[in-house]
Amino acid sequence: MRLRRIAQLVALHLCLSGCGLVDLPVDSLQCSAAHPCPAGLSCLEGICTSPDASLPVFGDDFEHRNLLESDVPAGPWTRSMVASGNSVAIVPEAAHRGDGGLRAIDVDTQDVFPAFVGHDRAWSGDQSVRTWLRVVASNDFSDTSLFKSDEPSFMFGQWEVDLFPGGQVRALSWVDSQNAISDFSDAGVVVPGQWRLLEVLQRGAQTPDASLEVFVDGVREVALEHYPGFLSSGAISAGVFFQDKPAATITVDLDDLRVANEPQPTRLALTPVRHQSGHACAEYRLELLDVFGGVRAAPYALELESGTALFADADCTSALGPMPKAAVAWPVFAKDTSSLSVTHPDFLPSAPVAAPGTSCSATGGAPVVLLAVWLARRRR
Ligand SMILES: [Ca+2]
Ligand SMILES: [Ca+2]
Repeated sequence: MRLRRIAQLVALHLCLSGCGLVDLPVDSLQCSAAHPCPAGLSCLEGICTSPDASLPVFGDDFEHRNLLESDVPAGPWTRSMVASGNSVAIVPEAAHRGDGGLRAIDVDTQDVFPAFVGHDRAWSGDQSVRTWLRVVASNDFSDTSLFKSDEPSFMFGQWEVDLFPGGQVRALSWVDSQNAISDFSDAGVVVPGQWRLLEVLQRGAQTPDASLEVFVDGVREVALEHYPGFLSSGAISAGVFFQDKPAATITVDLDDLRVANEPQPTRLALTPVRHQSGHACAEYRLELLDVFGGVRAAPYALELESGTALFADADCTSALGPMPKAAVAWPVFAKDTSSLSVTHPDFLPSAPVAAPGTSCSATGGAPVVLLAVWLARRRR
């Protein structure tokens, strides 16, 4: 709270001084033996990186051609279940990013466990499961489970996310082997034919005050709160896990599915930093934000895109390289523009920002207090 107060005072100072920019010292995010990172960050290849619990411990971008650990070469999933006539496979048509995605096809069969892949792992503590999701087609007559975390005995679940007629999403969590609680989103949250970025977030796991929230395109659509969440997880499954009316049909695509211990990055964010006089380009700071606005580390090296050419230096002479894996911020330079935004197919785009003006003169203590702004933002 003290840092947040400092951040507020600094922001007030900047407003009163007529400088609308947060002149954050991006240099602080670059590091060496002589210039160590701020507390909580570590220096990796010259960049301050975060030992961020949002970094995935399991994931699949479906760019390989095998699903299962038993395949050669091995895939990341430990098991699959595919009822006769159904299928679950990596296909180009299911890609949201890259050349492959996972397509689960459920047809009119009598099986209630139609087509899914599972990754068995003992899991305790908070859990974030995020994926791009597209319902290709459905005859919309059934309660269909798309994601499930199983309790380790596999006799019941820990939580699940289901799709209902009209595109309603249901979040359901078990309290014990006999009892579960659930709630629904509004209808139309998952519309056939459109990609959605879905994140399932369980917090307070193994405590008497747990919550299960489902975010769609960064918006919290359904939430279960303040329930006893003592169960842990033994597996994550995805695809078409369960269907209460087997005659129903559905085809689902998934891509960039990742699992982590904390909320994962959802959106790109640009902040104008400065435009130093005598240089061709203005500087911005690029970050990845989770659904709560917290800064999160890049889960892998990110090739950024924009309608405007992006550069790595203030004179706009070097093309911008990828944001390194685990970096928490990346300096971006562009020639003056009234509206700059940055995109990457795995994340929601940054909101457009206006180019910064000519550099404000910093006061003597500014670098310290401005670093506090950044730290306070990280800890929200
Ligand atoms: Ca892919
Ligand atoms: Ca079916």
